[in-house]
Amino acid sequence: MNEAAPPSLSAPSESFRSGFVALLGEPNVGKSTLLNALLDFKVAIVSPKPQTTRDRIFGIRTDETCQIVFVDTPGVMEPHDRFNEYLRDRALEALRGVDVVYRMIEPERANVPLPPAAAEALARCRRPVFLVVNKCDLLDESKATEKELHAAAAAADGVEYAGVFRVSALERTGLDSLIEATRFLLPEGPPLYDPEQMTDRDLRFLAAEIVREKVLAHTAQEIPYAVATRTEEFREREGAKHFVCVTIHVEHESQKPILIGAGGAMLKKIGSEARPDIEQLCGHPVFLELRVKVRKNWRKNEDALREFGFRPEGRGRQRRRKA
Ligand SMILES: Nc1nc2c(ncn2[C@@H]2O[C@H](COP(=O)(O)OP(=O)(O)O)[C@@H](O)[C@H]2O)c(=O)[nH]1
Ligand SMILES: [Mg+2]
Repeated sequence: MNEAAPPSLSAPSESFRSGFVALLGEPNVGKSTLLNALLDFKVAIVSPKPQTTRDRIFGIRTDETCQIVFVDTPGVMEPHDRFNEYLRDRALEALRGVDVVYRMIEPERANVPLPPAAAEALARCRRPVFLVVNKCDLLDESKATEKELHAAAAAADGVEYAGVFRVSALERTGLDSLIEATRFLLPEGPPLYDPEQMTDRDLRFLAAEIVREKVLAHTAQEIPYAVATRTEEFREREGAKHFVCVTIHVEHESQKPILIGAGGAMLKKIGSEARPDIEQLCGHPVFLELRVKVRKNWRKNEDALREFGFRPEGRGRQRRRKA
């Protein structure tokens, strides 16, 4: 490197840029892990189980040159029930009004096409789409070159990709060049959010999500899908621990004892793992109370979906850009 080169790319005369980037891809490709890695802060919960992300979440990354609002979305898949349909619609809605889309894939699934509704939405949004190949830490480099991955995905999706990036969200590799390329596609303009802000979601939402993440980590089969969490109370107290009460809703009476565990052991484990994460988030000691309640077949019930914050029509949509 030339020693005379400026230490940073951000020459003072260069204008600030800001905009939205949607993360789109099948369940489990690592969208939420990438979001957290790009922010260097955990805003979205992660698990090896599909359908972990159930709603759109903004992760806001601000540096001295730009502010990128990453929009994490539920995985796109063929819907099997009302709730699946809801998840798919939330994911596709996130494409509206963004400046750039990251279409995320896993290397060995480059030739698997997007579900038709997602491919159509991607074509309709008329924004530059980057092919982001994640989990490259697992990839034998010789088996798939960038060019091959690009060709396979472009043919499968019928999309003209504006760039291909190999990353590992887990090991945080390849992220700098992704951000740099993204920056140049954003319009010039001031920050859209307070530069200190990391997400559009409040502590109540994030606390409920953290509890759900621990439930996902310790349960199997249908339980992860049958659980919805809701923060009933988040009382901030000066000079005392914050009081946080989260209810874990299950679909059937038979699921309740599984979550409570023998002598309350499961609930205790979930609580003892969730509490430090919530404390880290709010920077204050927390007293966490967990409750388990049955809400019969909530995934099929419009009232319950609304009550748990799953609104049929996109809430607080991102700012629209003129097409
Ligand atoms: N090896 C590896 N695993 C990853 C990477 N990114 C995510 N994962 C794992 O993939 C699983 C799904 O990740 P998640 O972010 O929840 O995927 P999402 O459903 O697309 O949001 C989790 O077990 C992650 O730890 C990566 O770059 N490399
Ligand atoms: Mg996710």
